[in-house]
Amino acid sequence: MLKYIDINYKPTNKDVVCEYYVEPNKITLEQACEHIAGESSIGTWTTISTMNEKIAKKLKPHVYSINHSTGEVKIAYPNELFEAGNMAEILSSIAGNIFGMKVINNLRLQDIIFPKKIVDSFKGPEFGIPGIRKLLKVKDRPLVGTIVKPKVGLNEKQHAKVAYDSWIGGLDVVKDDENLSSMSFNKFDKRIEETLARRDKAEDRTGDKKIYMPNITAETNEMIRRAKHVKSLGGEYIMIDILTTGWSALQTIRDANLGMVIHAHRAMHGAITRNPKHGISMLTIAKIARLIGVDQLHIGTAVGKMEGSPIETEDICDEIEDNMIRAKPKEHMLEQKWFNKKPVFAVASGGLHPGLIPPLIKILGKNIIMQFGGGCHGHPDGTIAGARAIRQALDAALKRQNLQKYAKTHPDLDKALEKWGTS
Ligand code: CAP
Ligand code: MG
Repeated sequence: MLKYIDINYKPTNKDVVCEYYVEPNKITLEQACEHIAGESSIGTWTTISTMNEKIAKKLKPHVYSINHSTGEVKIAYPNELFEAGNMAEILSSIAGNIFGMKVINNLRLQDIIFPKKIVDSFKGPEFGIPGIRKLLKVKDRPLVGTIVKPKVGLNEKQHAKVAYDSWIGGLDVVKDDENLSSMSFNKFDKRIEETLARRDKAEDRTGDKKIYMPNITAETNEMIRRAKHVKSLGGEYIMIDILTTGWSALQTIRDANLGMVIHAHRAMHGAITRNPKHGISMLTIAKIARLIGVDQLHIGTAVGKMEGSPIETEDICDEIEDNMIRAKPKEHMLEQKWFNKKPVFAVASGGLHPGLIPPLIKILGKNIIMQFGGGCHGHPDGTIAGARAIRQALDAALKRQNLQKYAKTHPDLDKALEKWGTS
């Protein structure tokens, strides 16, 4: 049997390096590493007559780090094992069969370091943070937005009205919810027409740039059609549920070069990222999404309703990008310099309300988009007041003023804090 463990191996900047958390099942950690390295590359469960030295020399990965106290294992794969530009194949290799092997109790892909050859084979974000700030004409403050609620149920006109109220109340962006596509009571094409018409009216009334992020999630060809429909009506954004549609679908949309900002929702991520011992880290998901080319990505809130502990969120902020570029403290992985890939706007969403804006900015900095669904439309005085309360809380946070004190002269914020507090 081929041997993959080589503790003296030093990964090169041409390797794909994977960090796993490994929990063996009745075998040693070393034996588990041999199985993982083999099954994710050129091996199988038994010796085979068709293997030869030449293949092994060219394509054999090296297990070069095994930490018995943390269960962390690092494997360096020759990049010839992978098809550049083909994320599906890359993941079928390093995140495929190995998750189902009987010899493993738990396995988590914690991080991937991609070499330049692979990074260059994907387009990356078309706009990124600079392009979005230029489009919205917002220089350096966090962007604030909402999700039309109820998630689904409103008709096209009602949907557009909630969006309008959110914009005139002061929010920059309004998105569809992740499970709103084209329903019998809310048809996609009509929703776009109604909502973009309202967006134009909100821009006229406020004098500010306003953004609508319609959810085009559907079969890939239909997504292209829906994106073109949005564009034909003056829309600049599309939203995609990137995990339920899949990496190849996302890549098709990105590679269509539509000239539209891609907002990536991560619905279903909890099925693979939530278990700290098994699955794939959100850090890895975020790297892949940036590589393929989303412009903004949900990364959790660390303070809201969704799972995503401060550590998990911090990991995404602090993770060292790769063995060639070192992260500056507190810099988002999504923002870090990564060859020629533009930085991606982190989106915090889920259980947020105005009272949580100061801690959010403290954890995630100012290059974030904060989205408030219930925390906007649940305001005692309705959507417009909810939007105003969010802006008031943002203004107070940016002026480093105490929210409760600021609320004494800002009644919308005062009512929001009365209902939801500051935690
Ligand atoms: C938030 C939200 C977002 C989730 C996504 C929802 O609504 O619209 O989709 O937060 O989670 O449907 O729950 P609320 P994440 O503001 O009313 O909670 O951003 O962590 O992927
Ligand atoms: Mg949602």
